[in-house]
Amino acid sequence: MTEIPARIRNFIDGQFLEPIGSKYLDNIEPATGKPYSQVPDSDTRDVDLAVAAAEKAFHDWSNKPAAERSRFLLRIADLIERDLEKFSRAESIDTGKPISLARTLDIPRAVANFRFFATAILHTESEAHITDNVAFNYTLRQPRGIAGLISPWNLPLYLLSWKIAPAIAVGNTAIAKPSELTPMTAYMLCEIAREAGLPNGVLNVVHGTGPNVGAAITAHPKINTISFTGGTVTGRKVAEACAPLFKKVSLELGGKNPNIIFADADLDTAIAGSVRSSFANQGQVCLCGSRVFVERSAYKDFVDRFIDKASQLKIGDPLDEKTDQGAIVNKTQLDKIKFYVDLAQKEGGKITLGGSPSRPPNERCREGYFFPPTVITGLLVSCRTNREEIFGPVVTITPFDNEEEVIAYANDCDYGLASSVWTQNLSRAHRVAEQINTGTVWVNCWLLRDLRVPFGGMKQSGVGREGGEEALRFFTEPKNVCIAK
Ligand code: TXE
Repeated sequence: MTEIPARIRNFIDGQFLEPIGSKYLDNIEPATGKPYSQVPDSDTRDVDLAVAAAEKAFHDWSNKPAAERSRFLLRIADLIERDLEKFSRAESIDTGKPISLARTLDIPRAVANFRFFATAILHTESEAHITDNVAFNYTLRQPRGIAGLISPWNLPLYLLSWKIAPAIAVGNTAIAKPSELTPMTAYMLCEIAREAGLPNGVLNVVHGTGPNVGAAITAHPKINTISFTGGTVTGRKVAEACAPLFKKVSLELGGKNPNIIFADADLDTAIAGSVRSSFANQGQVCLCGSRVFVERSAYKDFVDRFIDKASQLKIGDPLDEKTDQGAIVNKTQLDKIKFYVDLAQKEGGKITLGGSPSRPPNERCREGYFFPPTVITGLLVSCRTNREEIFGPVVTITPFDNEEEVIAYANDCDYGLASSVWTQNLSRAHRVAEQINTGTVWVNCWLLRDLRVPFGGMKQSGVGREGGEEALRFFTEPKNVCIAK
């Protein structure tokens, strides 16, 4: 892709196609608030076309040796890496995130996702069980068929590749629906897939809205596996749609993640890590630590130094290499952030940093969606601001007096996605990690990812796990074959 296309198209059966209904949505650039491209506003007819293509491709693709499927994924990874700069620029324009973040996190991670699953399928172990002197059992793990992959706007290629790679690596064919807010790098991925020679129909991308395309995917009887990442409200709709059709569903949903700092922590590291986990991607990462808890004896020092460090983050044009904080993805999200900052003040909170929209000085961003890193103190743990996902650069900081109290605070939440614990006391680290109800507990770090480990949330943060062996198992059907002796 040379320039950003004025209008992108669906990718079905290896072809770039206009939506059957010929309708398009404007794709708004977050940094300017203005349309910069158009996205197909597809519907069930386009999903039906994609299902036919995926069905046609399934037999040959699922019967290819793993090493052959692996080579396609490795070629896709190499081509994304070759086009790192183009993907980073497109991701930055589409999402509003700083181009430096797209270049160092989003796109390299998409490359890593394809490479990881391309090689993981070459080393899977098979199981056999001998039943005394009676029988021999072995387990086949076979591809399930057509996988429906629905992804959100915050880390578009990062999260979509996290689904596409394992789904097709094990032999399924896939129909992906990126968020209509940030479709560009999914479109570019289709160009790469075609250049890599991926057989037609293995990967299909149908662009459009949740109600028109997402719902058509979850309702389609021939799509028997659904992997969804998005908000909890929508996740509930997806689960409701899939249940009567007995589909296998993985839901990666929202979070309201605790970030716990004990007084014995290395405060320099904890502060740097906490500023990053609070404001990375403008706080639009489901794993962000939006509820910060600090042991009382270190509280004032932490707050002063945290605010000092956060105030140095540069809000700017996402395409400026020096920008640390880019734009919020759209006006809806910006209004949501403003709503919660107002609510926090009504609930007795004190804005100790930020709190009102501010824009970069340059003309290009004059009408963009920007909000500064915002810190709120003095709130009750039980208030709405501390219980509801804001999904923006807004954190609360609350003191605590002992381990039991902060574990109770951390767990007093409808979500259970991730948490961070900062302490140099190893026994305490193990003890606290065991008791926090989140799918991931980071100790003296944040967002440090090993792709082999199970990843996902508890409670309203989701159902199921993706990553590593868990993802390969999610996208396959185990069959036990029992042979009598
Ligand atoms: O997510 P949605 P949105 C949270 C965050 C955010 C809220 C809403 O709090 O404010 O969710 O964000 C598709 N059937 N997270 O609106 O609606 C939709 O088109 C099938 C956390 O972006 O969940 C998009 O492709 N699909 C999350 C995808 O679902 C449907 C990251 C996600 O959209 C659908 C993003 C339907 N009925 C938001 N309706 C995380 N865990 O990282 C919509 N979609």
